[in-house]
This record gives sequence, structure tokens and C-alpha cells, in this order.
Amino acid sequence: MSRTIYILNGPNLNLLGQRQPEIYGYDTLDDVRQRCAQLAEGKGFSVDLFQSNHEGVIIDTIHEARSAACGIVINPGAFTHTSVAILDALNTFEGPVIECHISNVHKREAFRHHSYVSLRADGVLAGFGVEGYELAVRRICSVVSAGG
Ligand code: CA2
Repeated sequence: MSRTIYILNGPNLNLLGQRQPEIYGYDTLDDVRQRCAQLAEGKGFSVDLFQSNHEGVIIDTIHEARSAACGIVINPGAFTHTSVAILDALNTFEGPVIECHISNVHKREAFRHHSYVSLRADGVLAGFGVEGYELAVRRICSVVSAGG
């Protein structure tokens, strides 16, 4: 069985660390990749981090995860609040799924309070900054190591 955790990121998250640091902080996605990789390796797992601005590419990557990943951490960005298609794709994945938002979406505009992805997610993190990704990876390692 795969020991690879997919970390999927949606639109605009390629700009992490470059814009709006008051909301999203100064760390880049590459910093997130490195920290999560180090954490996962210590537990006998690896991570693959992806980012796309395109809904279809994210869906294709979720399909790939069906055979290549033991768990998914996903920050769908604004697609969180709009995409039934990403929800449908996640519903085809059998392992643990953790939804991760850098900001506390519940403290922001009302349109960010609803998530389609939460209907599938086994856990949801919001407002932990980029540390949320590490917490999510830690959780997937525990759940997979415990056998379910
Ligand atoms: O808090 C989160 O992680 C979000 O998923 C981020 C999305 C937003 O639409 C969600 O409501 C909450 C936006 C991602 C934009 O990413 C940027 C990162 C740095 C600079 C500019 C945008």
C-alpha cells in the first residue's frame, strides 16, 4: 500500500508568501512542502505537494491519488465554496481526507462559511496558518498507521 500523502492546493495558493501576508503569512508553498516532507519522513511516509489554478487539473490529481496516495490533505482555495465537482472527485477516494484552510474562514465573509469539501472531509482545519498542513499530515500518518 502507498505511503504517500498528497497535499493539494487550489487557485492562487501559488502566491503564498508573496501577497496578503496579513492573512496568509510569509511562508511559501515550498516551505510547506519541506516541513511536511520532514514530518512525514520521520513517520515512514512521503508527501507530494501539488498546486493548480484549474479545477479540472485538481480533479485529475484526485483521480491519480486513488491509486498513488494513502491520504489527501486539500486546501481547495476558493473552489472550497463552489465546487461540487471536487467534492464528487473526493468521494471516489477511499483513504482519509483532511481539509485545510490557512485562514479562519469562519471569521471572514459569509460566502467562505460554507464548504462543499467538508461533506467528504474526515477532518477540517482552519485558522492555524500554514501549520495546519503539518497537523493534517500528522493526522493522516496516525490514521493510516492505525489501519483506518
Ligand atoms: O484560508 C484558506 O486557506 C483559503 O482556502 C484560501 C483561499 C480562500 O478563497 C478560502 O476562502 C480560504 C484563497 C487562496 C488565495 O491564496 C493567496 C495566497 C497568498 C496571496 C494571495 C492569495
